[in-house]
Amino acid sequence: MIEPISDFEAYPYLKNINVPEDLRKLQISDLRGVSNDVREFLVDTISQIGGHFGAGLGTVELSVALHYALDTPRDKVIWDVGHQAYPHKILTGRKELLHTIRQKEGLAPFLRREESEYDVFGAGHASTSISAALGIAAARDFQGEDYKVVAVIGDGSMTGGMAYEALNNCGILGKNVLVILNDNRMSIAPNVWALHNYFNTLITNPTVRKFKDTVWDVAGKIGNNGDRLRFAGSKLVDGMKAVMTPGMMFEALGFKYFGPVNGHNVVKLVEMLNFLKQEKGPLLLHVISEKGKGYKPAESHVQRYHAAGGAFDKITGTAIAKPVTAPQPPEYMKVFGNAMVEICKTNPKVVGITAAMPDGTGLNILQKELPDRVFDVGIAEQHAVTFAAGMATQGFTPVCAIYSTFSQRAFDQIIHDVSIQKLNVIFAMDRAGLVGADGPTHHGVFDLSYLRLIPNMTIMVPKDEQELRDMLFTATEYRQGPIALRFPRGAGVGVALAATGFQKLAIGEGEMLKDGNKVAIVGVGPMLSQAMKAAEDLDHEGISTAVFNARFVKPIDAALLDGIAERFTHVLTLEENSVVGGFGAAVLEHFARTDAHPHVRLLGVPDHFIEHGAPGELQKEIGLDRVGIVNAVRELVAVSVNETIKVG
Ligand SMILES: Cc1ncc(C[n+]2csc(CCOP(=O)(O)OP(=O)(O)O)c2C)c(N)n1
Repeated sequence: MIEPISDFEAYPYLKNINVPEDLRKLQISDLRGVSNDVREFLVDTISQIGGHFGAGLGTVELSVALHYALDTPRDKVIWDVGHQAYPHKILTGRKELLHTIRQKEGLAPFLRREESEYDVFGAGHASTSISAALGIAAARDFQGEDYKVVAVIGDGSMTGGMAYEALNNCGILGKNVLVILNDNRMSIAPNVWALHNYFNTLITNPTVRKFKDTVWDVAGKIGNNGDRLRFAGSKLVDGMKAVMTPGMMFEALGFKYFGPVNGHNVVKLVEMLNFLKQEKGPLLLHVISEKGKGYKPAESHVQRYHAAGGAFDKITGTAIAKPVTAPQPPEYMKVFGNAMVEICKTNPKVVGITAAMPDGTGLNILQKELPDRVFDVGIAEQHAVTFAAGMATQGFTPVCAIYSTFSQRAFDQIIHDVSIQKLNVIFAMDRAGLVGADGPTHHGVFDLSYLRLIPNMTIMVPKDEQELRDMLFTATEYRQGPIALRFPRGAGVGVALAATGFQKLAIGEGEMLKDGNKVAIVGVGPMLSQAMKAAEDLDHEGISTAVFNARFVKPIDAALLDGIAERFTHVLTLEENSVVGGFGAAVLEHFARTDAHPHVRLLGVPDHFIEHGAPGELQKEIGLDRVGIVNAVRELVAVSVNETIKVG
């Protein structure tokens, strides 16, 4: 049950702010107090529930300044990714529900148009804000309106190609758009942005600094016109920069560049935004901020506090451990990372590629052992895939370790650059299935569908952590074209893990896990461990149930399916992927091709977006658990002879 909180007595400024209108009634001198309250409230809340944290601490002053200087929601602020938007949520009518964020029925983890009129554009994936802002500005101009449009994008998200496509288009269209580059030098891991070197040259160049400071000081002494002079001065500096550095990248793209400004000086930010409100055309404001600002543990362990997995001690920052009932099996990503180390040590042609997620994918383990065998290409999934394709043409076997959801970005690259050329690229898709608290933007429930339709593609799904090891090895030995394996977030199912060595699997061959004679459950992935338990329940009820691990979604094991069609009258397919075009659909296609007629029901993710919540809760909701499997089989055996197929 979601209950709003109402006691804000500990936050003297925030208690009177529900919406930005309330903020705008305050004096500019009050904004430091507001910022302190927002930060304190953020720490108080997130230390109790976990969630995205470091980025939000770094945007407190920027959020306050934006909602103070602009007329939101009439003026539109578009946040990139949305993981840094907690302060924005606090200031826009949602402080009373912040403690529900990422929980089922609670506030959305990122931005959500349905949630608030202040959430101008939904997000979750990176590098979309400038495109969306430009689209909004184009619509505004068509309609003869005059509101401001602002995109806020981090330096990490600026490594994504879409951001440059949008910058280029801004320069061409010349619309009034402000892009705020929130530069904290971090992505989740240290950011791999080549432009940092460029900015470093500018920011640390003593001549540029001295000149800029002098202009700032002199201008400050001449009263009311000082502001304009200051900015005129800063433009002069820009001119100097153009001469003193390889080129003004943003200026060359048609932007007026302002900054850098201190992202934690709320008064200066407001002054700057007020000034920029009068400027025309595409503007870029470079803000320097600190991820984790104002909370010591998050400042010193930036990566760890990007997102807190759960509650932590507010004073020390130490995670409040949940009571351990039994030792947890290792996480899939760690099993993957360790297997990569083992394989790379014996096979010099294998390399790992990550799109800004070395820790999330487990490639950080390989990075530590064999640093030159890992490429972190930035938040650039499309580039990652084509980069891998390039390496593959030269005899390498690159392993693209990209989450299922972010691989969606690279659909065309997977087809055009890898599969048509039948290149030996391995796609290791982590976080496949329902991911839980990150919600619909992050669930990895489409990969089987979007990969299955690609010619030359082979797709494997391990049923447990040991099979993941063997499948990864099999993939590196395969070398007959692209091959994908997808595995879920979190801990394995707890099977014994080989300390070293691998077993090479036969391509396209599944296995029987348990025999029976009435119903066959045929599926892929760790959900099969639930199917085994469900089958026992069903056996007890007198519904004799066999369980098959198909292992391969493509090529599908035709012999296995033919045998199932011969022996069983009822077949339940099982997958943690959309039922549209996924594994179950492949089984149905096979039965149609072979004119086989068992009663079939597909159990998987239904054809609608699944909200955020704990993975267990979500699985239960859509019947993808032991109880759900039992119910699906019961329904299936009750099916009449005339009704053979039911989807979802
Ligand atoms: C397309 C895509 N790939 C990867 C991610 C995972 N991700 C979320 S936030 C983030 C880092 C963003 O860095 P930055 O934009 O600099 O924001 P900061 O967290 O530093 O404030 C990454 C890689 C994502 N959201 N979208």
